[in-house]
Amino acid sequence: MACIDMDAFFASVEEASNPKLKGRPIAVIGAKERTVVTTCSYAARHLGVKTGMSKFEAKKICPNLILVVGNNRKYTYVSKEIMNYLITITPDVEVYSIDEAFVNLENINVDPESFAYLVKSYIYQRFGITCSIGVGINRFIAKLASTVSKPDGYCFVKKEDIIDFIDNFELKDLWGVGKHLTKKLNNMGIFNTADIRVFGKERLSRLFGKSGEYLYKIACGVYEELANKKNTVKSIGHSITLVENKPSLEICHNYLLQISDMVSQRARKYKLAGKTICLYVRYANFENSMKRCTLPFFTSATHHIYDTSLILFDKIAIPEKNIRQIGVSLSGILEKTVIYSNLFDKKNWEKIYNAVDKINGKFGSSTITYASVLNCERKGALTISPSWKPTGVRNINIK
Ligand code: TTP
Ligand code: MG
Repeated sequence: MACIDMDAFFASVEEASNPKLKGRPIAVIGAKERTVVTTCSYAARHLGVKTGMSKFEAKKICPNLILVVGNNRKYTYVSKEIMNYLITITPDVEVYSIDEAFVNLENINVDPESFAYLVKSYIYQRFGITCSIGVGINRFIAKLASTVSKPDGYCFVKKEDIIDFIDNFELKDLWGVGKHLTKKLNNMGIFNTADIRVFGKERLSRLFGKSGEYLYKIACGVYEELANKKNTVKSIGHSITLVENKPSLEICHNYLLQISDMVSQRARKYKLAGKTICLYVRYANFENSMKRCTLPFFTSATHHIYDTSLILFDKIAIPEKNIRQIGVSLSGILEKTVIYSNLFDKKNWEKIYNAVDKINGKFGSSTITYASVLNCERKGALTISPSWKPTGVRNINIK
């Protein structure tokens, strides 16, 4: 299995399209006043700039930093072209995110090194950008290997070296091991993959159930693909960073409606319905709160998602604090189904949603929207998620 990940993707595309930027410290940012660094060139990284910093913070650290407003069209075009190229080598390609793909090398008659050379040459010659390629026995090893010698890296992990290779990483670098779990493990005296193996499969399973078993397996380099994992959608979500300073409760509710509508429009577009609604609020001081609620019915309707997220919002949000970001996601997904109304609705919403979706589909996503959404200074998805894919639905989990 090979994992291909573009280096500083958005920044590299910008550098390639403007020779004046070549080799300079650049950061790609959004179009609005309050915006963060989406990614930055390796020259900028060496000077301390990081993804997620505000543009002011980044400029303070690196006064020579060149800020470039991102252009999603360019990135999605380059991404699609690269993914289409990979498919010409083998159809067994999984597009994992906007700049990342897994390619199964098992059934093609090419050794990993030649494959890496071929792909790197194509991408560089066609787009003037570099990528890093990791190759290993499974997706987990390949993904880790793609990160070790960035930029323009290549790393092939042989079967006999897997344990030594894995032991170089921190727990937080492993797939599926978040901050929370890392903390729990640290409290138990487990700091690395070697500690996990010593702790043992039985004890980990007893304490963490299936996740414990998973942990033990990845610490041994074993990663099992889930059947049908490729095409199943776990959740769909959107979040918006508010531009208003200390937004009023009313403005927050208007944003909530806008985001709920974006989520449900996408659910309807891709014929999905969901049961669990999760609301996420982030404050200017970077504190977060999150709450979810599972409904007794499946839905793809804006009014159900909005009503539920409103209840969640009123439960957890502290409007006196400066709310900076609100996110809503829909999970517990049922595929190939659109549900507009339920037994408790006084009217059948199907015709209304169909008409609105048709018009928005033809003339742009918020040609018809709710009047109160017009009060929001920021509209729609202005940034592109790293989990964007050339086809199908984005699979975003709000963290
Ligand atoms: P990454 O592959 O995570 O980052 P990268 O390609 O910029 O850098 P690296 O060399 O470390 O792989 O993400 C791919 C692109 O997705 C990135 O260029 C910008 C975008 N992106 C966002 O829009 N928001 C984010 O939070 C992140 C992490 C990335
Ligand atoms: Mg990348």
